[in-house]
Amino acid sequence: MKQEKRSARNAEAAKPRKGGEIHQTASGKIPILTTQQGAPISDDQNSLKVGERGPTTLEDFHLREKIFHFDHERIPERVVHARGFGAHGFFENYGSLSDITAADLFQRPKEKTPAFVRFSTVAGNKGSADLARDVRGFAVKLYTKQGNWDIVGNNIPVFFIQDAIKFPDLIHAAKPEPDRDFPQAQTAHDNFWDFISLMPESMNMIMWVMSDRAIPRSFRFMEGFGVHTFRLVNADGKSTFVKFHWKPKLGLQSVTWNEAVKINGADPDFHRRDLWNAIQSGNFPEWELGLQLFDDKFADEFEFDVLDATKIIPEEQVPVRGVGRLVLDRCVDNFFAETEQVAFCTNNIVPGVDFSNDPLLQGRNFSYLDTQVKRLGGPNFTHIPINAPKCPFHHFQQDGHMAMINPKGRVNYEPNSWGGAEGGPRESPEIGFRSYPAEEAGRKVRERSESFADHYSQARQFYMSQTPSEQGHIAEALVFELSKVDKPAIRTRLVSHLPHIDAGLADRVAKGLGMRDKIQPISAAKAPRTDLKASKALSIVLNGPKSFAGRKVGVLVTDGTDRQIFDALKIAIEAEGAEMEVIAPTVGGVLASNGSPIEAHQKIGGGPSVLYDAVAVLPSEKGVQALLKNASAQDFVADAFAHLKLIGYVAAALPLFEKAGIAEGDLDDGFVFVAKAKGPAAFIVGCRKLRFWDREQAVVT
Ligand code: HDE
Repeated sequence: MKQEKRSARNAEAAKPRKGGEIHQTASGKIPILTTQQGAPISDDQNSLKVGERGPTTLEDFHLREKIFHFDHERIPERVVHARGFGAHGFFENYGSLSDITAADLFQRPKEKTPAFVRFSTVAGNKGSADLARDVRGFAVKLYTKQGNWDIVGNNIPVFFIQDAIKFPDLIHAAKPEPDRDFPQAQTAHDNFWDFISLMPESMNMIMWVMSDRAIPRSFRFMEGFGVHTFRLVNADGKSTFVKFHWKPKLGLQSVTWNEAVKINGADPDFHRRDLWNAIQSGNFPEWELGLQLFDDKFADEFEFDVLDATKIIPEEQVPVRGVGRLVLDRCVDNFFAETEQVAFCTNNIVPGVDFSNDPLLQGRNFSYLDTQVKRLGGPNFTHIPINAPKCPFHHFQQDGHMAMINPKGRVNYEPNSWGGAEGGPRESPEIGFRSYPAEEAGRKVRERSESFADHYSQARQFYMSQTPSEQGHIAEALVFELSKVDKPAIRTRLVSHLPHIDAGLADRVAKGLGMRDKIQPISAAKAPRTDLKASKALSIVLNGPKSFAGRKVGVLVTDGTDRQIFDALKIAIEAEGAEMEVIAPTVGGVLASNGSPIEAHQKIGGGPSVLYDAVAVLPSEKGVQALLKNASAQDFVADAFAHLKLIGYVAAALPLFEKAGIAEGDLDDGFVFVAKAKGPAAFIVGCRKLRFWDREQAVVT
């Protein structure tokens, strides 16, 4: 009997099937599983054995191929910016910029250029959490008709160092310490602050990374910057210096540090999920490309060196001119193929764009090409669809690992005398890329220009440009980070830079660290200036949104929640272009006051208030009783309060507030009673403020 069954199975297995054939099933056509070679597979559950309980055969090519391929699934993660998330979209040019640049994408109004953008954190590994305190990468690949142009920028317009030769040191110091391999995705450790305290040039960047810029609420609510000075060159060969800016249409927004820490636990994928959901739901994020354009005269007269990447040019001095918009409207089909394999290279520029002599940029132009060979395994990474230009391309480069696009014909060199199409592509002095013929002369030296020596003035300007709350966050971030530093000498050395930025900041940090000795300011290479004017563009709070669009409200409900209030709130939220998520005792939802079901998105605890921009607490009088015994429900309101968010409520919520430590006297402007006419409208007006900064006096977050 056993024998019979086995031979019937064998006969079935032995029947030939053509690779790529289709099963016709009740639910439609399904392709037949094959090997990489296209051979159809009969059994993907069992390896080939000698007898049911016997040894596995070496002959099992399917098993070996499957495991071999699995063993090789990973490619080296990026040395920096390993954790990232990408999306497709387009750049739309407003009007012709032919007076400034010959770059093809800027020639015609309304022209759309396909784009791919990858956002990232810098220090953490590929699996680290999204809300690490860190710079965010903002890398844009523009597939123009004259080749790919990559603007590989960050969400902070300055950098830690002035010369590329210090980059490996900076990154070694920031990454996990080499003996213990921790801390992951954090700069709050001795090595980082040891290095920084010895690098005064990093002080401007330190102000930025200790500010809320380093804990954005979403990729959609942050700016991007090209950082370096570049050149735009027009058809007559005239060069204009330029700095690139990306301004988010939805305004700037960040989270608080206490919130960031909790988001990392509640949803380590907070940023990537946000971008994915926004695009999938048709709310395409958008940025305006802005140019700061200036000439040699301005560069010569400006207080700082425009080649020094630790400095900005304030927008008040050179306004940002909007020239087009970037829209992200399509998620990737495959994360690995697109987001992981995309290879940004600062050296990918097109006719009409050129480099400046910024020593950081010059070093990057070597690094990016080099790193792609390591990561993607050979020189043919441009053959991968995400990296291939979308315009025609012709060259004589050939062969190498995984060559996918291979020329036909006999001629693979130039010059040749074959003539016509057979002779292959030829250079074009008219159309081809020409470097701007800048005059260069000088001694060959390893020296830092004197014009790079002012390390504190712009750090001070940044600090002075923040609102009092934002200044407080910088001080608290420094105290938090330095409190994780074991060696007191490192803490002291870092604090000794701060008096050059602001005496009040220095005192506040010293006090926060419990330092008893008077701060001795470190000697500055150049005395900081105190005459730089505050720049409004540097504050997040002063550049917030005008509406609550694109944000999310978490609504806590129980059985018996008032249906009318719930519906009115939902209509008001959606009319604003925001989204509502329902949090209930179970994911099965609740039955509202009129017995109708309300579907839940999250169970209490799975949807803490840190995941929302504002909350509403709408329990019934009976339903709130169970919440009073639920720690997560208490955290929901306590955190929303501590994170200065708008809280909509009904009377039945008050006992829960009290249990969470919020007395009736604490109900400030950020609380909106929604169970009245115009309650939902007042809720939305409050939501637009995002945070109730005055409450910060009452709570330490
Ligand atoms: Fe990068 N950087 N970087 N960087 N960088 C990389 O290239 C490097 C710098 C930035 O989403 C690497 O493909 C050097 C500044 C972004 O794939 C590597 C220096 C700015 C991304 C590299 C800098 C950036 C990278 C690692 C000092 C803002 C992610 C993987 C001279 C203007 C791109 C890779 C993506 C990635 C080198 C400094 C932005 C190793 C040597 C300044 C957004 O080549």
